[in-house]
Amino acid sequence: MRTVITYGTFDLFHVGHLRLLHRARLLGDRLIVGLSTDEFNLHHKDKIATIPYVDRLAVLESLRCVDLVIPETHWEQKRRDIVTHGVTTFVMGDDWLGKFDSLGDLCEVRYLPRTRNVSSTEIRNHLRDAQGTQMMAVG
Ligand code: C2G
Repeated sequence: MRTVITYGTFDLFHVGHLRLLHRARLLGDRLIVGLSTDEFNLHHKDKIATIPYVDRLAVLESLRCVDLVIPETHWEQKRRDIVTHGVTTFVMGDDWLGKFDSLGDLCEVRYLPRTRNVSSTEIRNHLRDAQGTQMMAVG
């Protein structure tokens, strides 16, 4: 049983997230996702997810390519997760290139090309701009 793991916030779920998860799942027989909690985002990633953890969790758990979702509550849990779940491959998008090479003594570490032209930040900014335009139109 080849187990793959990846981590993220997966806020405002989009095709870049989906493609990452699909490609990660193809690297093994099951995929585990470490989903950043709202507290972890706020206190350790300096970001506030638009979509609360419980709803981001529901989206990920509905995907056929995701077999298990665990909470990501701190940066250092990855080594323990890899051992606990018998992970064979750790996967992240290549915006993290090199950042998790230290896990290479426990499992294979792979960085996959990010999907271009889409991000949670771009979606958030587009929604904000659209709301501003609407407010001006209403007067
Ligand atoms: N991603 C991607 N293409 C995009 C956007 C994101 O491939 N256009 C990938 C990222 O590289 C990451 C995953 O989707 O591997 C989740 O992205 P985020 O939710 O932004 O995760 P991040 O905030 O980078 O948190 O401990 C690791 C962190 O929790 C990762």
